[in-house]
Amino acid sequence: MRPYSKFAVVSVMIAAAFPAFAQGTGSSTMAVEQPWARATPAGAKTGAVYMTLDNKSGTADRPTGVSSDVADKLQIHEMKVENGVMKMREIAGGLSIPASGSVVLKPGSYHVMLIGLKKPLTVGEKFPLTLTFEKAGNISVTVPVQAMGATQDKGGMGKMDKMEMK
Ligand SMILES: [Cu+2]
Repeated sequence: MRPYSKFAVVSVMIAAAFPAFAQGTGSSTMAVEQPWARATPAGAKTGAVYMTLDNKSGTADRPTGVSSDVADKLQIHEMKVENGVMKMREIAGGLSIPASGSVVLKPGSYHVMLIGLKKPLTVGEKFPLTLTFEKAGNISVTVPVQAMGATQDKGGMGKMDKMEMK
């Protein structure tokens, strides 16, 4: 075997292995990083998914839709305190991800709301979810389910089922 053919094989293997090192899933302009969902109690009809949306392009982008088999409907929500009551609602005009910037969806803040959950989300399971961006197109990720208490914010989303939705 001539030495250069060996090198050619090695380069192909490195190229094939490279995507495995990426932090998240995405297109060339948008990355969906560290998606996770919180486990839900039996009978819960709603759940929430969190992630970081990292826009690597020079143009602002926004998700125009989210879909998954685990729920009837998915919306991106924001939370706001109004008259002392924490409320959440779909973001008017969508969640804008600034050019070369990122937005973190996390407990107590922005989240993907799972509405009409088909079955409880249990710790350790994973489910597919697809985000559609205005410019970056469709990006599918696998969402692992973490413990119910998993949060950096003890206040917010734990009582989500009892919160007012508009
Ligand atoms: Cu919500």
